[in-house]
Amino acid sequence: MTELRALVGDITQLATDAIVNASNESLLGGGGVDGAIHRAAGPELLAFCRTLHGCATGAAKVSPGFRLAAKHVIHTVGPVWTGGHNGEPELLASCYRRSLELAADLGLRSIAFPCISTGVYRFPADAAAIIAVRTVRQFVTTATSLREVVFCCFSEQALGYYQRELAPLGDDTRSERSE
Ligand code: AR6
Repeated sequence: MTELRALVGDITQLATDAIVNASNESLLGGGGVDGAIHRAAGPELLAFCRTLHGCATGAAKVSPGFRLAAKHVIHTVGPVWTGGHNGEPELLASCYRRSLELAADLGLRSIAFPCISTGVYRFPADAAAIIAVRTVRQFVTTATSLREVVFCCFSEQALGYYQRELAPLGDDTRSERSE
């Protein structure tokens, strides 16, 4: 069984096997959660990311976590929201799926996601939460090393969207606040 849970917190502080970064196609840093992860991981992360030669929207690449508690960072690139008719939902689902595939290929047991694309890239946070939870649920129906998937929200409002989507399945899912 894989437990899915949502919390409010700073993803850079989580000690899951991997944390996911909502990056851009250059993989060379930016603001938001990307900036926070690079600051917390240290300059070695940017040096490593230069060797990855970017990443397409909807794809994912892995790096070490360097100074983070998390052992790995999975960098993915969410779609920029331009109204929803340019493949944004499918590309966002692909970010979650490709990240989970990488984590499972590495035999990881836990992973934490931020709310990809819902900041600077303007994807509506409620719709994004539904896609995130449904894509993860679909993935963990197949055999996987993953035992825990954390949705790390950055606001109570975002947490509410996840709680709504996580609630119906009952005992094997739960939502909570950190601290
Ligand atoms: N921990 C968890 N979530 C966070 C944190 C944090 N420390 N900081 C911000 N968030 P965004 P995007 C939330 O803008 O929309 C960057 O410049 C934030 O509240 O970081 O995918 C990249 O380089 C929001 O809910 O990512 C790209 O250019 C979520 O993380 C671009 O932004 C995502 O917001 C990507 O835009």
